[in-house]
Amino acid sequence: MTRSVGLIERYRADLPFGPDDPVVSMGEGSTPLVHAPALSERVGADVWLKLEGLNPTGSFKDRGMCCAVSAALREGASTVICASTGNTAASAAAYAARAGMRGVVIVPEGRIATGKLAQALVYGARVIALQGNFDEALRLVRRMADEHPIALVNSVNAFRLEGQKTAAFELLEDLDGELDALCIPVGNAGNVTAYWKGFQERGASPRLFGFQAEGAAPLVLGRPVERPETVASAIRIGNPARWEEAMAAMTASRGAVRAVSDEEILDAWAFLASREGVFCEPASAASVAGLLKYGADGCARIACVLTGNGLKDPQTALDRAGGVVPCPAEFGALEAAVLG
Ligand code: AN7
Repeated sequence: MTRSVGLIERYRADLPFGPDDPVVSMGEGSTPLVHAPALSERVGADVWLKLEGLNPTGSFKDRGMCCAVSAALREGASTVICASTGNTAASAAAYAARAGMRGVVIVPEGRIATGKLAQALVYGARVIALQGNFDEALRLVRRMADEHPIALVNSVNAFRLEGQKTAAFELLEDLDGELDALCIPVGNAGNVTAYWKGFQERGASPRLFGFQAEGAAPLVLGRPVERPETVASAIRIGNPARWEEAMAAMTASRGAVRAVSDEEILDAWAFLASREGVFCEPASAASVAGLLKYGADGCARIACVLTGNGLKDPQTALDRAGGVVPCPAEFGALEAAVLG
């Protein structure tokens, strides 16, 4: 039997943790990289999917949270706080629970996916529903962390990026360094920044293509969006905290930040589920939507980051997918239902 190794253990030499530091880990990282034959055929390139939805709480946030909460514990903090569109909240709540710390998460009221809300509550965090959007929530929690002895675990926390950069290490290892481009959804712009850091630390420079939802595309427009709107609730963010660094990374990599519509996101999301058998949450499908819309741009091998699990957002799935077939408990009816 192989014990699950968390990412601090796997990559300690590349992370700001010593051998005696406390580690709050649940075997995050080391996620599957699976080939996408249907997608590869459609775009005429060798396309791979990095399944970050298979992390312990179902999103890539666990990579960063493992490091941010471990560091907070080392510093003696007893409470962690974050603003979140949902996944950061679920992850912070879980790692706080495991560390024996208090978790407080601020989410935009009525605007996060059901699964994420359920997670944050069950892990025992105090869940505060703010009558405002994510950007307002982030501004307010930054002040909370300034004025109180509470550790802020949003991706403005440098340890978050340290943890998240390890996904770039894994990609390079799994593909023997052969990677021409990365397609990734962009919200608060921490993850694309973290990947670039990871690639640079390994001397690699794949092109970074970041994708935002049309109604929440501040980086594409070049100005903050006051009322961001998209079906992809995870990336409903109008004023990304890592704006400059993310733009610098995409530019340095000869990549780009581009927009995809909600319809394009949902088409890609449905294609992934029905053709590749991979169910991600809508925000994650922005990476594939962007690849389908803008093409491979001469890149031979491309990885798309699927940032979160489809089970996070069952409501969107049920609203968009086909309905069930009702059937009386009798063989003739079942035959008709199955074969019809
Ligand atoms: C599934 O949880 O911002 O560009 O508060 O949940 O690093 O922000 C989530 C972001 C992509 C964007 N995909 O990453 C939060 C939050 C999923 C996400 C992103 C998020 P960043």
